[in-house]
Amino acid sequence: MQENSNIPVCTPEQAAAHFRLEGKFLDAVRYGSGHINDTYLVRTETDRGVRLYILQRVNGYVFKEPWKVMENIAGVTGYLREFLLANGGDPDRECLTLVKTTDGGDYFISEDGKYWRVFLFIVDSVSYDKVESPEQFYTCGVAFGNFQYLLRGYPAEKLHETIPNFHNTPDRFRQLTEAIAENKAGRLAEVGAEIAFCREREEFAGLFERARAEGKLPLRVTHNDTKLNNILFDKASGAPVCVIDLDTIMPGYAINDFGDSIRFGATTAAEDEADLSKVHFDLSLFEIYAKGFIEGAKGGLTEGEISRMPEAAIMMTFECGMRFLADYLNGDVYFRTSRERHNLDRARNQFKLVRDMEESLPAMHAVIEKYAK
Ligand code: ADP
Ligand code: GN1
Ligand code: MG
Repeated sequence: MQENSNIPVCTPEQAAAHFRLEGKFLDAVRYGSGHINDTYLVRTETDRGVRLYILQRVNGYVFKEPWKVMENIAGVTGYLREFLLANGGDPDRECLTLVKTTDGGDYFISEDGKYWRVFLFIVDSVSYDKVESPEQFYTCGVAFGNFQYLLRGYPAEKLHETIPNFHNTPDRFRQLTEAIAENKAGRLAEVGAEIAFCREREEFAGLFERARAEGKLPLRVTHNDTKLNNILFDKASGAPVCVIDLDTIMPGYAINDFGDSIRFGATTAAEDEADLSKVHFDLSLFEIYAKGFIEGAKGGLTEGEISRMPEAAIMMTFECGMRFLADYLNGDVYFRTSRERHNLDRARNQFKLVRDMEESLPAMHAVIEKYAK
C-alpha cells in the first residue's frame, strides 16, 4: 500500500459513518491488546440505550490483500451462524457478526487506502492476556478444539491464504536469516546469542514440513492464532463465549492451533515479561489444555497428530520467538510495540520457554499418551 501524505488520514468516526450502525455515533476509543489491527470500541445512542460495536482498521502491512481476509471472515462467520441457528445457539454472541456498510458491503476502504470493518460487540464478555485459573485454560482448550471440529466440513478451497507460509517454520527461519543479512535497524550486534540459539534448531524447524511431505500431517481448516486473548469469556459465568480474530483462518496443521495456545498460556509470565527468572513453562497447564483440546476436537485428531502435540508446543514457541527477533532486526515494523526492545524481550521470553519445554519433552509425551487413548 502506497502512503500518500496529501491524502488525509481517515478517523474512526469518519469510518464509522460508512456502516449501518444503529443510532447516533457517540465516540470511538482504542480497545483491547491485539498486536496487529487498530481496534476501537464504538458507542452509539439509540432509543433503547447505548449500543456497542467493534471497529477495526485492518493492518495493511501485515495483510497485503485485506479483501482476502474479509472474504474468509464473511464465509466462515456465515457458516458458523447457520450452524448455531440450526443448533439452538445464539449467533450474535457465539460467533462474530460483520455489520454491513451503508452500501451493503462487508468493509469500507478509506481514501487513504485502509480497510475498515465493524463487528457487533459481544456484550458482557471479556478477554484475558494471562491465564487466570487452570479451569479457564481447560475451557479455552475445549473451545479452540471445538472450533476446529465445527469447521471440519468447511470447504478449505474457499479459503484464501491471507499470509502465505504463515506457520511454515522453515520459511520463518529463512525470513530471520534475511533479516540478519539486511540488519535494517542496525541491531545485529545485540542479538548474537539469540541467533546462535535459532541456528542450533534449524533442523527441528523442518520437522512438520517433513512429516507433511511423508503424508503424516493432514492440512485442516485451522484458526492459526489461538492465543488466550482471541477468545471472549462470559463476564458472569467465566465460560468461553466466542472465538474471535479470524484474520488467519486458513488451511494449516491442527496441532499448531494447540501449540500456539500452549506458547501463550502454559507459562508463568506474560509473553513480554523481560525478567526471565519469572518465565517458566507450566506442565500442569500444558496437561489441562491438552485434555480440553483433545476433548473439544471430538475424536477429530489422528494418532499422528496427537503424538506430535508436544513438538507443536515447542514449534509454535520457537517460531514466534524467531518472528519477534526478525521484527526487532527489521525495526519493529510488524508487531505493535510500546517500549524500547519490546520485540527483543518477547523473543528472549519465547526462547526461555523453548528451553524449558525441551527439558520437559519426555514429560509432555507422557501426558499426551494418557489422553490419546
Ligand atoms: P488483533 O488482530 O489486533 O489481535 P483482535 O481481532 O484480536 O485484533 O481484537 C483485539 C481485541 O478486541 C480482542 O482481544 C478483544 O479483546 C476485542 N474484541 C475484538 N472483537 C470483539 C468483539 N466482537 N466483541 C468484543 N470484543 C472484541
Ligand atoms: C499476533 O493479532 P494478535 O495479537 O492476536 C500475531 C500472531 C502471534 C501473536 C503473538 C496476524 O496475534 O501470529 O502469535 O501476535 N498475528 C498475526 O502474540 O501475525
Ligand atoms: Mg487478537
